[in-house]
Amino acid sequence: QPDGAWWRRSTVYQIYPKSFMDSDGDGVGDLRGITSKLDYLHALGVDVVWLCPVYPHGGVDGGYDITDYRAIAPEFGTLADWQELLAGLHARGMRLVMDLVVNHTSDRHPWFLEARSSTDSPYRDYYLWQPGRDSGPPSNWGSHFGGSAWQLDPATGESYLHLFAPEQPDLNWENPRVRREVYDLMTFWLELGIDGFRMDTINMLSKVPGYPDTAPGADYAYPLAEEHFLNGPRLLDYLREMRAEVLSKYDVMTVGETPGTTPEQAAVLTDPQTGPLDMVFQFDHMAVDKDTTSARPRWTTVPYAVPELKRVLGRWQTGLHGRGWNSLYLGNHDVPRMVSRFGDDGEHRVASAKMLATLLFTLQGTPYVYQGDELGMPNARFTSIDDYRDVDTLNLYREDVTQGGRDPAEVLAMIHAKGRDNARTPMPWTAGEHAGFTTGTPWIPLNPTYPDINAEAAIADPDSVYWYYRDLIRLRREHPAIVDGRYDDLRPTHDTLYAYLRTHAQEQLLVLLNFGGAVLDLDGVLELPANAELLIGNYAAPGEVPPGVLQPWEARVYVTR
Ligand code: TEU
Repeated sequence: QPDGAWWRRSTVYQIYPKSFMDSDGDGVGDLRGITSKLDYLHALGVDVVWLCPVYPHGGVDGGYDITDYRAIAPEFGTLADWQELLAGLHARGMRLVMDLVVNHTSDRHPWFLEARSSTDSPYRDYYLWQPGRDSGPPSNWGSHFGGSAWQLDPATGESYLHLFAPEQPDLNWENPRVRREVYDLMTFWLELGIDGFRMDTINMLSKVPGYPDTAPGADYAYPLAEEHFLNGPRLLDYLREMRAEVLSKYDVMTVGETPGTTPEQAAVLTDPQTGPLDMVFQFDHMAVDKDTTSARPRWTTVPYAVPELKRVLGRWQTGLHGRGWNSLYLGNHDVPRMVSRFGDDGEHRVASAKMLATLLFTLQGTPYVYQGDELGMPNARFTSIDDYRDVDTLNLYREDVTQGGRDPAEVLAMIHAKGRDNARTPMPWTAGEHAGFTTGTPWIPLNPTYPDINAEAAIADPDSVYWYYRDLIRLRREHPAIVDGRYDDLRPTHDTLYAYLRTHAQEQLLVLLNFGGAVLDLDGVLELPANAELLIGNYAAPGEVPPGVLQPWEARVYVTR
C-alpha cells in the first residue's frame, strides 16, 4: 500500500441501486439504469463507485440478506448488465467497488437451509448455534434491529445468532470452510475485474467465546453486546488471512465498516505495511447528536455541540495521520440526510449543504458522496408509517406503537429525524413524473421536494450544490495539502467557528466554516493571513464579501504558498 495509492486521491460515490435509476418501469432501480447515468457521474468527477448489494437476497434488509453471492438479483438485471456497467465505468476511467456482506447470510441461503435441517448437517457449523438457557435465549445479546439476537429454531431446539434481523443468521468465522467460501467468492468478483470491496460490519466477525451476557440496558431487555462482538479476539487473524489469501494479489481498495472502533484500532487495521484493510468507516461523529443516556441512543436526537464534532473529527485526523487511512462521510444509506442532520434544510439549505461538503472534502481521508447529497437533498418526511419500508423503522414502530402503546406522533418524529428511509427515496433526476426515476410506481414514495431539488434543475443552476461539489472534487485533486497535509484545529473550543490548517511541504490551506445561521465576526477571534488567496467559498466571488465576517453557514478555503 504505497503512499501513492490511488484510493487516497479518489472521491467515491455511493449508489443505493434500488433508488438510483429504473430502466424498465418496475419502480425499482437497476443496473441498466445506473449505466444510463454514467455520464452524469463522470461529469461530477467521481473516481470510484461503491455499489450497495445487487445480489439475490431475501428481501428483508435492502439487499444485506444475501441468498447467492455470485449472481445478480433479477430486479437489478443480469450478470451481463453488470459487466456492461463495469465496462462503462472503466471506459470512463472510473472504478467499481462492490459490497461484501459476509458477517451474515440470508436465512434462505442454501448454506443456512442445509444447516438448519439437522444438527448433523455438514453445514451446521457454518452458523452459530447454542442451546437455550433456563428456557430463554443462550445470552442476553440484543439484535441491531430490536429484540433478542438469538432465534430459537424449533426443528433442532437450538438457537442461532443474528446480530441483525432473524432472517440474517451470522456466519461462523471460526470455521475454516466458511473462510474458504468467502475467499472464493471474493476471488470470483475480483477475477471479473472489480476494483475493491466495501466490507459490511467487518469488525463483527469474531465473537467472544461463550457469548457472555452484557450489562442490562435501562428499560431494554436485550442490549447490544458490542464489547463482545466488535473487534473481537480473532478479527485481525481473519482479516490478515483474507489479505494474504486474496487481496494481496490484486490492486484494489478495501474499506471496512467498523462501528465502535478507536483511531488506535483503526491504525492497526489500516497500517500501510501491515494493515489488512486500506481504510475504515468509523462512527464516532455519528454519535454527536445522540442522547447517550437513553436506553436506545440510536433513535434519539439532541442538538450537537460544534466543539464536540470538532473534537471527534480532530481525534481521527491526528490519530491516523501518517499511520493509517480514514474515510470521510456525513451520510449514507443508513443515516439521515447530511444537510438535515448537520446543517439547515430550511432557509440555509444550499449554503449549509455546501459548507458541509467543504468539510468533507478538505479533511484527510477518502471522501464518500452519498447519492443525492450532491443535490443537497433533505430528509423525506412522510406522515404515515405506511410510506416507510425499512425493517429497522418498521420494527421500531411495531415495538413502540403497535405493541408498546406509545404516541404515534412521537415515534414518527424519531423516524423523521433518524430513519434510514430518509436516504433511500429515489434519486430525483427531473421535476417531471416520478422525478424521472421510473415510468412505473416507485417502490417507496419520492421525497416531496423533488419538483425543486432534482439533478436537472441543479445542473441548470451555476450556484447549485451540484456545481460546488464538482469544484470541490477538482480542487482536492489539485492540492496535495488536502490529501497529505497535517491537520491543526485553530479554535477547538469556539462554539460555531470550525477553523483548521492543512499543512504540506509546498502549501498551506486554511479552512473557515461557520456552523450556524448567525453572522460570525472574526474580529478578535482569528486573523486572516495577509498573503492568503481564496480557493473556494460558498458565498460571493473573492473580493465581493467582507473578509472579516462569515455569513450564515459560510465556508472558505484559502491557500498560502
Ligand atoms: O450497517 C451496520 C451497522 O453498523 C449499523 O450502523 C446499522 O446501520 C444500524 O444498526 C441500522 O440502523 C450495515 C449496512 O450498512 C446496513 O444497511 C445493514 O442493514 C447492516 O449492515 C446489516 O447488514
